[in-house]
Amino acid sequence: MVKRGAFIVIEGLDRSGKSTQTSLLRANLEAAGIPTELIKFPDRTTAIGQMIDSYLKSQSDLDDHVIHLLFSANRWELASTIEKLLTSGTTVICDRYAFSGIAFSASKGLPYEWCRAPDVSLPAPDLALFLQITPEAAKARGGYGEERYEREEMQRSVGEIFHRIGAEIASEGVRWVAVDAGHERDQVEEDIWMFVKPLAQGVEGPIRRLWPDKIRV
Ligand code: DGP
Repeated sequence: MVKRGAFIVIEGLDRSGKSTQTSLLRANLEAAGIPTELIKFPDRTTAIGQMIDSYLKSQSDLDDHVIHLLFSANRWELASTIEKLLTSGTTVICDRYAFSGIAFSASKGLPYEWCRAPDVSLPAPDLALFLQITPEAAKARGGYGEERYEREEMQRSVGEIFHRIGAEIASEGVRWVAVDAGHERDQVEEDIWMFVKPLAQGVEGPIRRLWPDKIRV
């Protein structure tokens, strides 16, 4: 059977080291000769991404439902690209994905199920790695930045919802692994590699969908 590329998602709180670790992971995969593409969500380069960017920088205000749907639309914009890459044998790493969508919007008080709905049936990752760090430790790493959600109490609530998501999707067969991101950078890199390496040579079987049982036809 021809193998397709693996779909790896890295999630975590702000300042958990996601961007550093996704870059390191890409370098490790490329060093192992694996064709790899790194996609970062939100993708601020598209028209929708620019609206999100302006919202995050507090240059514009949007209703919570509207910004939630824009974040989801931003993922759907790239869904077919992700599928094509995987099918062509490229491993795809996503820095954030639908799980951030639920965690951040539900933290603002929107109902969990409502937040999940627009992302139902996006391509499902073969592995989701959650970089676990306490909001205190994240803050101690030089403080949060200027953007809208970078406050300690928001990050605490986001972390709690990520745990709920992890339990839910693990029960639906998506592999969700928490990695201790409070360790030194090299250790976190090594831990991530240990989980990704077995998938690096490709994955058998079709690309799965997120929350398939939530669709009624
Ligand atoms: P980043 O570029 O990874 O720092 O993400 C920017 C901010 O946007 C960060 O605070 C997390 C938040 N975020 C990322 N994805 C989503 C999403 O789908 N929905 C919401 N509401 N927030 C998100």
